[in-house]
Amino acid sequence: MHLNLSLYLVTDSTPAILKGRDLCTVVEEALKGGVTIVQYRDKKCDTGLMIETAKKLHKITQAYGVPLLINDRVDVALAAGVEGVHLGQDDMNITEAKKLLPTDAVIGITASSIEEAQRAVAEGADYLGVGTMFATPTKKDTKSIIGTAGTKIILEAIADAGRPVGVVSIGGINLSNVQRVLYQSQSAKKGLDGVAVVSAIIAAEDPREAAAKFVKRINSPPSFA
Ligand code: TZP
Ligand code: MG
Repeated sequence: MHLNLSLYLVTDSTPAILKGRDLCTVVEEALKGGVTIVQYRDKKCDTGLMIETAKKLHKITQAYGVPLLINDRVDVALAAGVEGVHLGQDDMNITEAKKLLPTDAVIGITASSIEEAQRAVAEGADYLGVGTMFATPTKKDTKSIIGTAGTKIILEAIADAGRPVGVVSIGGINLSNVQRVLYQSQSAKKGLDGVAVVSAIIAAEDPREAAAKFVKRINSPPSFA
């Protein structure tokens, strides 16, 4: 499957971000605004409810022709019949996930170092989520903040890894810094294929408008250059 990673929406159902709104409605608004791929991420939900929500989200993403991936949970992805999973370094490894998932399933991997990125490419990841780009209240682990400089080093390593693989940057990306993030990655041998965003879209008053503004900025020459 060709993946359009340019505006990658990661969901969050915590009250500070979703603000009591309905997740499916917010995701549909973001799809109307132009997000190109969706990851359902919920660290606190029980399995049954997560499968139910994944199935509801899948009906919506399918209507927009956009793939849906599940964070962490290969079992939920299988039960809901979605397009794939996004796995961190502490989740099931790619080899085991590939044994369980259909052959055409998408597997994305989080990488915060050259070693993690090289291993994920060697093991057959379809794309990498590289970060954390900037400190963010959405994920409070400060140990893996790599910034634009760290991201560029990982991009160089991926370019030399011998197999083309998509890369998105994640962490603290918003409408004010998205052009800088994309522009700065262009000087690496391999640039970013997109940006992954949680709060700048999910917590926005108007998620459709926020997504549409991202699309416009992603596709325009940087206004600061
Ligand atoms: N992984 C690294 S940072 C992050 C995840 C899931 C959260 C990013 O959230 P936001 O709101 O886009 O900064
Ligand atoms: Mg994880």
